[in-house]
Amino acid sequence: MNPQQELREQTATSSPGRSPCPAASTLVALIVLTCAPLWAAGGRPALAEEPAGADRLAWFREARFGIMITWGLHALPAGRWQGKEVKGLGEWIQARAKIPVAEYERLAARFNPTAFDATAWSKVIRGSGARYVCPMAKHHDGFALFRSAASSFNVVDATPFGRDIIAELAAAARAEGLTFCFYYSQIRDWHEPDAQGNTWDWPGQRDYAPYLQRKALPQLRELLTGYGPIGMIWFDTPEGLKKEQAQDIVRLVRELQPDCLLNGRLMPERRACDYATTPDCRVPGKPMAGPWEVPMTIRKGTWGYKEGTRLRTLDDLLFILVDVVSKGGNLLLNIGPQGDGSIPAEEVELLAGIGAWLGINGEAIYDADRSPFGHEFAGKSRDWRCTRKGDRLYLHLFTWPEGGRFVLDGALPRPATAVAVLTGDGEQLMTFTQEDGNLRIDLPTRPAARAPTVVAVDLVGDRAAP
Ligand code: H79
Repeated sequence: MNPQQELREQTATSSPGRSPCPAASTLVALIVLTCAPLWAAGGRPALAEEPAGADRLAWFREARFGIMITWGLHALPAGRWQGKEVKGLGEWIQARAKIPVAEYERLAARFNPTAFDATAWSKVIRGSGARYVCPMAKHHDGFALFRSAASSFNVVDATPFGRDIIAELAAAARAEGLTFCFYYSQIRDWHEPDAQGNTWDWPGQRDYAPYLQRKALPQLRELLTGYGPIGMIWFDTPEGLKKEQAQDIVRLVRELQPDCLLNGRLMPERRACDYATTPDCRVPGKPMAGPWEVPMTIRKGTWGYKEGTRLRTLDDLLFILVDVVSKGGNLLLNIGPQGDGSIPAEEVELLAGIGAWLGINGEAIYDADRSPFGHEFAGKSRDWRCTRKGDRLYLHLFTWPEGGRFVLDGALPRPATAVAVLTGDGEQLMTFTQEDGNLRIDLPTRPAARAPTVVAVDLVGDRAAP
């Protein structure tokens, strides 16, 4: 099945019955309709200067799970402006309330997040089991969270805080063994008259070239030369960026850090990207070939911290993680620290919950391949999922089977030789029977730990197969 066909087969969002985040459902439908074939067609780059055989993606495939951090000046108003709630995504407050640059800039004078502690953040992230971290270096509001000679609208020059947040995070993340990445809004920049997006201060058409030459390319150069090895740059909303302009960015990145990955939103055509990025918060309905990643919020309806928003549950987050990996993708889960520099306690708790589950079941996630089956996705069922490593299948049971008897119907690629539940402290062997490719597993009548319980099924080795 080619990617386009695979896509036509896809229907589900990650959480059926829940409202998709972040935008109105019609907008999401539009984004999916217009972007889906493009993101599905992503994957390996098609540029001539691409070095042959480079496997920049090895760490990414192995990692499976990363954390995005949406943080910046928008965390101070936290979704409220002049005493009223501003609808929409918290980090979009400037655009949604049409706040003039001169007024928005005043937030910088108040930005003094004394609770910010890069080491504490990195430990929380490491504790979630994530393997990479992707904070904002610059979001759409144009504010740089790093020292920049290309624009004084940056955390060192424009705030009383005066510390280079990206430098501190890069060092602390690496000390925790995380691959350091960053988000950079390449063309949408509401602070600049000649960038995309700010039509309330500067209506009318514009040529983006001067902005790219003056700010985006120089800032990317700063980030790629002053902050050590970068695992990946996460670009966003490329609409309006010309192909040649995107290629200038590709050339710069490849020249300065040839191993740095480019996510699937660098350019509208999704070419010259190392992997496909799905639309925000959207999980494909079925497994998909090629490397891909879902950006997902921990809170509904916002990426940046916004008062009054609700969190997803730990059950939902674990389902999303397993669902994504069982379909062959990576999960990039977003958190939104507050204006004082602290990560909301409920977000810390959710991350610890994911980490606790991964502590027991991580071998079924890291470096795991997608499901060899497909029938588990039928009818948007959430009962179980499967991941795989070589001759070992991992069944992730979200719904405990009646009486503890789990039946896998007629789908085993090869006979099973052993079945065991992962416990975090070795494995607990289970009895099983098989007939005509059907596998019946006898489990305890009740699960011993938080769902999903993972059941490892060892198959007869490839070469020993009948
Ligand atoms: O960083 C997060 C979002 O801020 C960013 N992508 C993720 C990773 C993003 N940028 N644009 N969009 C998502 C598309 C969202 C558009 C909307 Fe709107 C913003 C919908 C509602 C507010 C544009 C402005 C359409 C209506 C108003």
